[in-house]
Amino acid sequence: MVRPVDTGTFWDRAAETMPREDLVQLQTSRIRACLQRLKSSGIHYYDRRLSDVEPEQLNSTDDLRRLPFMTKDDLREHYPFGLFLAPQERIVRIHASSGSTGKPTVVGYTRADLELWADTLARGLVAGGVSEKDTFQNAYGHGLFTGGLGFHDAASLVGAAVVPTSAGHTARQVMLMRDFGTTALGCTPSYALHVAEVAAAEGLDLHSLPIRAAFLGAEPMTERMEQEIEDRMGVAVYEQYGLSEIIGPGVASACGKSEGMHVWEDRFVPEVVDPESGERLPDGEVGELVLSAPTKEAFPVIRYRTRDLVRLIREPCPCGRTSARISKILGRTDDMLIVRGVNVFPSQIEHALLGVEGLEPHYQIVLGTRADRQDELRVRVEMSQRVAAASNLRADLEARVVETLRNVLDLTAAVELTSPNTIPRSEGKAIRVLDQRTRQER
Ligand code: DLL
Repeated sequence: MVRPVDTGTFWDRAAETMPREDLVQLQTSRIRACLQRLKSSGIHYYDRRLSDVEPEQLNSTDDLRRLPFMTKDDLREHYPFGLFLAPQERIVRIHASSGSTGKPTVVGYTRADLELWADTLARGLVAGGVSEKDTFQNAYGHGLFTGGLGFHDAASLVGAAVVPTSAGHTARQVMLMRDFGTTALGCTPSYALHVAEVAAAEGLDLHSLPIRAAFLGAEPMTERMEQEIEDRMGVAVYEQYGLSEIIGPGVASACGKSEGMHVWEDRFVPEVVDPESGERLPDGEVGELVLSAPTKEAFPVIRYRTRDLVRLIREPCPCGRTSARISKILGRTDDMLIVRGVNVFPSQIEHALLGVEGLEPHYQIVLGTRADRQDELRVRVEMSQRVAAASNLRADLEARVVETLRNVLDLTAAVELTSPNTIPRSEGKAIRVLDQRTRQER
């Protein structure tokens, strides 16, 4: 599906600026058609779940709330291919995401699905100014993870010169970035920081290179972290959101003109629900993102619970796109830590640490059990070279970190200032939380 880039602003102007009433009508008819397909698929799971559902009675996206949710457990129970609608001979790609426990979540794509995926993520790349003039260094992991091949196909479709470095070999990434004149980079935020750090260690000022944009996603990134990356790399960051179950990257993309990420709503229908009750929440309230992907062939999904906590933003965006936006991912329904009875989100800790002068943006949260069997929250964070070189500054810095965390969390954390370059660097999704509590304490 080769389509010329539209004036460097839109990849698919008609879809991206569709009047809202038309968009809602399109979503409704697509969901209806998808329900019909699911009901006649002969898959027992859908027969059972949708037995009471009459697709013709779905009159608007509001009526989605009458439909049952789908969860990761449903995918696990039908591992690996039990929920695919397309027969094996029409599947041309299989991806999987490794869960923290047990079997991975497996997703399949027909050729049309791959085209749909590349075409959707292309909108996000073009929103960040990518064109055939760009050299796109793709440092997302290439493999079962959807990041690498997803960005590969989309950047190729837009016509950029794609450099499929995959993640890792960071000194080589930096060398190629300089030698090839890379203008756009794709990777996780934590890996972007590492690339910046390795460049700096080699005396290379990224601000002096042509690189100007970074398409970062797959893990949380607070505003402060985004700013930090922009400053260190001399780039504009365009955040990307997605998950394998829905399609991979390309579910929502930042346009750089306002807060949040545009959900490509003609293909992915967002709702935000109360994670406890499952009830739909009013726009603007924080809740769990639920997504439907009715137009995929091999593995369409209706009302998938992402576990990601977001706000839905429906105010018009100055960029002209008419779709709803999601805020940054504010946490996950399953990442809230309960420490001595207090709720703690890792993102709160990141936000707090990045506001303290004298720290580097590399940290780890370690939970342990104290001798009195109470939870211990330990925050390990790197100090800057300047503080590391002047031992008289440390006590003051440590006290400031403890105080800042206490104000934000309402909890006293043990703070460990570590030397620069001691917290493990990540090439993909960073592991920020180590829960070493003894089982009965959780
Ligand atoms: O991470 C797809 C992706 C690749 C997105 C590259 C963006 C860029 P999974 O491995 O299935 O897919 O993991 C999905 O990652 O439910 C979120 O919890 C998290 N995630 C993805 N994007 C963001 C983001 C890919 N921008 C899970 N901010 C999702 C925070 C994100 N978390």
